[in-house]
Amino acid sequence: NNHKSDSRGALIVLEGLDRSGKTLQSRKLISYLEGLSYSVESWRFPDRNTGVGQMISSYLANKSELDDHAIHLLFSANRWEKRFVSMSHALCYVLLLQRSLMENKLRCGTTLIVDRYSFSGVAFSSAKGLDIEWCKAPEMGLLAPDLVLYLDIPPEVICSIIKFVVEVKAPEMGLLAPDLVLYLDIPPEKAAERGGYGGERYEQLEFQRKVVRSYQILHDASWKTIDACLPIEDVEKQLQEVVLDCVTTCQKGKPLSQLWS
Ligand code: FDM
Repeated sequence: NNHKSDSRGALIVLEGLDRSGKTLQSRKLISYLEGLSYSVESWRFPDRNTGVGQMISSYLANKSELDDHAIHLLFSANRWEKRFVSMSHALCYVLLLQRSLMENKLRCGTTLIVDRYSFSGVAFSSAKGLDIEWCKAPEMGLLAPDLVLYLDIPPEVICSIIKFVVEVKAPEMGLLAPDLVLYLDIPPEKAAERGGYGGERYEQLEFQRKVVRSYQILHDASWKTIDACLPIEDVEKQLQEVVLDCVTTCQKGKPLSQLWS
């Protein structure tokens, strides 16, 4: 039935200062959902494995210098990169260009736990003094192709693709809005006391205080704030509860939406 075909995975984002525990809690959420037999994948931004990701990584490690606007756009490009996947198989190529990799995963029923997303992009760059609306702009916009046909497959397969494409509702325009943003709240002073702090460019107390103020501006009713100073197990429990609720709502067919549209 109709209802069932709209069933999908949830797009869940973890945000917070450096050392707020996002990465650890992402891992725990993945094993929790896997334990309940959900299909789930761990994503993170920046994704340092791509060409753009390597430029970002070198910038963060203070090995290269870039204009604040330029690095902001690279972080954004690193999210847009996820729209395209080169696949040797022509069928996958056509299908994945029609929908972004992210949308494809969600519609196939996989829940994505994403460690940082566009909110980090805006919070960190605007903490440097860049205009907040300018920071948001590259995260929306770009029109997806309605159809790209790579004609290297048998005609029968093309026919089934065209049928499939016609069934797809609205083409995706900007980046997808998360179904849930989990904000791991920690005072910058407390985060600084945690181990391993200070290695990368942004890991400085005064700057992290500004990032907190930027996050406060971005925060809306759809965000869930969790006290990241609680013991790890308590944070874990609270996250499990809201995440399970969100995953269930998405399974029932909550529609996907665009970020800041
Ligand atoms: N960061 C992260 C940004 O400045 N913009 C972005 O768009 C993203 C995703 O990069 F200090 C910052 C936040 C953090 C640094 O993050 C690297 P990880 O989570 O330590 O890899």
